[in-house]
Amino acid sequence: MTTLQERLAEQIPPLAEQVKTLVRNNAQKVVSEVTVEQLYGGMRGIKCLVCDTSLVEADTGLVIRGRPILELTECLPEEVFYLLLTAELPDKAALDALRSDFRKRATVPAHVWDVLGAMPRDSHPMTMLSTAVLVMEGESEFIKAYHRGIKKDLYWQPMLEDAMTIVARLPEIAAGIYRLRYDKGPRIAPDPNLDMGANYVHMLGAPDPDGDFSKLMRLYFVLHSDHESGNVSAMTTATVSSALSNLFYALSAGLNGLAGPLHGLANQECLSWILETLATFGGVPTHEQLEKYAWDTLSSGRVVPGYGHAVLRITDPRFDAFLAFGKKHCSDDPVFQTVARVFETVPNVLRQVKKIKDPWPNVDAISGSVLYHYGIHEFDYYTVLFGVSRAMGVCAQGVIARAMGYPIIRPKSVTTDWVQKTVEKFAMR
Ligand code: CMX
Repeated sequence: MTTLQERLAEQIPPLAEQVKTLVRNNAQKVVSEVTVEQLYGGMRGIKCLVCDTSLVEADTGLVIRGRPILELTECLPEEVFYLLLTAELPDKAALDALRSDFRKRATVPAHVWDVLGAMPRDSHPMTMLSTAVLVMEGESEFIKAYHRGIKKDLYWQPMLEDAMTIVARLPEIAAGIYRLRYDKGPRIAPDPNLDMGANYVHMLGAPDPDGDFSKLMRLYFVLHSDHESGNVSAMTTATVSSALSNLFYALSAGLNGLAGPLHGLANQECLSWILETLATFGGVPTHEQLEKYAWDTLSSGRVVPGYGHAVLRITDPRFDAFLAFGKKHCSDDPVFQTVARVFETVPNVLRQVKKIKDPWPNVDAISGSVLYHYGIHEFDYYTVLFGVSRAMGVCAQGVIARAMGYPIIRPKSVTTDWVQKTVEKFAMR
């Protein structure tokens, strides 16, 4: 039986050598250009990052280590974490070893609960999550190893320790935040026999007589686990980590980015928009009512949340996965029915707005509705679950970056004056 640590120790040296040779032999070859529009447009489309854990193409959506996300919907989140790191799904022995390792690390230190308990009662749950990760920073194995003078090519080992500790603890932290923030009673101890999704549902204290809520949470944690490295939370985590700040610092920063309404918080805004339509029309709106509502939203200067994407130009396959789950498990729920009807209506509206490049739904257009069905009605909490899942991807990316010896991230900025003069030089040619 080979553990995750042992498998990575086999894989990393030849991979690091491959990258070194690739760079050495091709150092000056051009792989991307930058236009003025991209410079001022959030760097959209510039190929300037390397991420091996996953790839998101406009016409395919998320592919994790060569496997389209829709092929992974039956996997456990723990298996996907192993896949993100090694490009392989674990066999039973390796999975058992990983789960047993997670169990050993899962105990959340008491000071985390003390700090969360001392925060203002109305703190946003994302503030609580980011704080919880940050206050565990003193336990970083990476920082201890760094101070002991560990060799650079071994940095990935204590990084992996930190990644595993974080991933092991986040479900309990997230469930604890829910119970504390919404007065649901004392925390519920983890059940070491359960997988990540089922254990989270158990610690939430939610009824799950037929196991469907656990199924949903496994799917949720798998679908949100990674989305390459150019999005705000992943790029922030990678940038902070590149300064050799440990993963607790880096992930906490990334979570702060995830808390933005154009990124992870969109799921909260999306459900709020859906509930607004249900309240306005006194039930599941008709297609005509939704069409008018979407136009009203646009003309009031708001975005239709959950629609559009910086990269995708198709319906997000993660949306499709939740739609299939919802059709099977909550097709009679008016909130889910409204989400499905919005999908039948809104892309036609957005297609008529010239500036919108992608009229199709992203994962946030639906993820809240299925959580709502299982009784999580506090939608400002939803991004916490996104964060628990996304931590797997960005932490895996952090481990790989250290394994490959990537340097501190430091692109060059220019002034508008420089851009002006540069384009004038082009005009004179
Ligand atoms: N509703 C209204 N306007 C939209 C829109 C939508 N759903 N999607 C894009 N637009 C607008 C943009 O605001 C932008 O307008 P301005 O030029 O006036 O600023 C214009 O269309 C062009 O945008 P784009 O190139 O199509 O999209 P961007 O790459 O700039 O932005 C995103 C992508 C996701 C921020 C945008 O589509 C959006 O705001 N969607 C709604 C919020 C959302 O669902 N976010 C979650 C994304 C998933 C994630 O990263 O977590």
